[in-house]
Amino acid sequence: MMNLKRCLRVYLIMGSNNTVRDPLSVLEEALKGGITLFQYREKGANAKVGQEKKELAMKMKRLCHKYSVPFIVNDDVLLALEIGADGVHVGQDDEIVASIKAQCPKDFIIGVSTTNSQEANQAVKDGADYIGVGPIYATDTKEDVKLPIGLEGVAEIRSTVGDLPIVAIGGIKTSHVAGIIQAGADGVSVISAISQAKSPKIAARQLASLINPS
Ligand code: TZP
Ligand code: MG
Repeated sequence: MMNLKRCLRVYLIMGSNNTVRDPLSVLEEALKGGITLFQYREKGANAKVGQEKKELAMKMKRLCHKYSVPFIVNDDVLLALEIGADGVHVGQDDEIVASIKAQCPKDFIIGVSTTNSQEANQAVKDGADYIGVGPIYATDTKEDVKLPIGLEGVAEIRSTVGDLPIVAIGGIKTSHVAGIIQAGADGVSVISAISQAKSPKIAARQLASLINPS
């Protein structure tokens, strides 16, 4: 089994509408810069569906695997299973962990979004492999976003979930990384900080350099 905490260090999330460029070239640059995990999140305006979504997902999976980086699908458990993704990430209103576990292979990674200790504890009980914690800061990237929980929120959740792998999310820029790791997260997940960067490769490399190997 891979070291999940290490994989969570520089976690890129992206769908086709998070960039005006070709998402596959943005992804490849980010992979070259050192992202450690990728989540395909196809949502919002002009989101791809059906075969188009599946084709992009398969291309992204191949690219990630070329760089030995796990590929995770947001929400769409059936797509994740169909194309042999490494895992799935679900929110509080999506398919429940027990139902995912009933369908997926043993080593399938299951991540759950949480905003407070109660949701985090439930995710632990349900058997999530890791939790996303946030939003840490305000962000324009997600429409129905909840109130920011700040570094205090990360620290509080860390104190209740023991050693469970945690990745922080929401409005994260390079300048925030040290504080977020200090507060107890194992890594940072970003959309715009990499997908909207002039150089996704340099952006990924900067984030990676701020999280020291341990
Ligand atoms: N969930 C909580 S905040 C967020 C998601 C998917 C958006 C993160 O995007 P950005 O651009 O890194 O703030
Ligand atoms: Mg969701």
